[in-house]
Amino acid sequence: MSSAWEEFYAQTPRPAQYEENENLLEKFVQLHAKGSTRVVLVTSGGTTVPLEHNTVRFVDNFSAGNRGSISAENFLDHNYAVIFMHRLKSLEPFSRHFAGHKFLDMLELSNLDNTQSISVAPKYVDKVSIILKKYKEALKDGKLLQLSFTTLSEYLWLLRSACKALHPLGNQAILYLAAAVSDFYIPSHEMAVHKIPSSGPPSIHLQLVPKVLAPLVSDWVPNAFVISFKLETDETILISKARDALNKYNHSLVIANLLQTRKEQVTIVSKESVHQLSLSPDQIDKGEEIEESIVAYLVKKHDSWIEQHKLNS
Ligand code: PAZ
Repeated sequence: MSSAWEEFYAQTPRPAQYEENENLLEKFVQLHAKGSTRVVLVTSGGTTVPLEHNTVRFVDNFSAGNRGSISAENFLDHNYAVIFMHRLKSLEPFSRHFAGHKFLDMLELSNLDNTQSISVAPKYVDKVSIILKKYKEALKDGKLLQLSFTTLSEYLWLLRSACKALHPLGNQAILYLAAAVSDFYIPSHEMAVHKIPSSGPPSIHLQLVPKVLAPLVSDWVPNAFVISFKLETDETILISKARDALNKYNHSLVIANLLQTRKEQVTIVSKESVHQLSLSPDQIDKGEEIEESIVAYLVKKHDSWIEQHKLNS
C-alpha cells in the first residue's frame, strides 16, 4: 500500500518548470560539491491552495518571507551557498531592503549634452551601494540560486527536486524549512475545473496535506542537517508541539516561534536541549535582526553535526 505522500506525487501533475528547475539545482549543487562549499536550502514565504484548476480563488497565509530572506543573507555571510526557494513575489534576499520604497523615487534622471542617464538619488547611494556590492558578490561566486513556487503542489514538487539534488552532499547540506506550508488542500482530482459559481454557499472539502518531512529525513536527504519551523499562536502548546515534531520525524532541530513575537524571539528545540534566542528592546530599536543569531547558532551546530558523522564513520 502506498503512503499519503506517494499518493500525492502520483496524483498531482508536475509543474511547468519542473525539468528546468531540476537542471538548475543539479548544476548548482555540482558546482559547490567541487569546491567543498556547504549548501543550505532555505524555504521561504507561504504556499497557496487553489480552489479551482482555472484559479480565480485560493487560500493563502500571512507569511511575507522575512525569516527566509534575512536568513539567506546571513548564510551567505557564513560562506554557505544558498538555494533560496521562495513564494513568488514574497521578500527576497538583498531586494528586501527596499521593500516599501517607491523604486522610481530612488532614481534621478539627468540630461547632459543630450545624453540621458539615470543614477541613484544621493540620499540612497550609501544604502544601495552596500547591498548591491554584497548581492553582486553572491552572484559572481555563483553562491545564490533563487527558485520560486506559488501553490502547495509547486512547493512540494520543488522541495523533492531540491532534496534529490542535495542528496550527494550528505552532511554538508542544511535544510532550513522556514516556509509556511498549507496544512489542508484540495486534491487535484477533486478540484473544480472552472470558477466556483456564486449562486449558493459553496461546499469545499479540504484534505490533510501529507507530511513530507518523514520521507525527506529518512530517504531523500538522510545525512543532511534538517531544521524545521513550528509556528503557533498559543504559547502553552508551542514547545510540546516542537518536541512532538522532533520525535515523529527524527530530524535535527525545530525552531519554535509564536506568530505574535516571531521577529523578537525563537526557541531552538533539539532532543537534548531547549535554547532561547531573543532580541532586547535596545537591539530592536537599532533594527537588529534575530536571524543573525539564529544562523550563527545553526552554523556551529552544523559543524558539530559534521564532526559527529566523522566520528561515527
Ligand atoms: O515569513 P515570515 O517572516 O513572515 O514568517 C516566518 C514564519 C513564521 C512563517 C516561520 O518562522 C515559520 O514558523 N515557518 C513554519 C510555519 C509552520 O509552522 O508551518
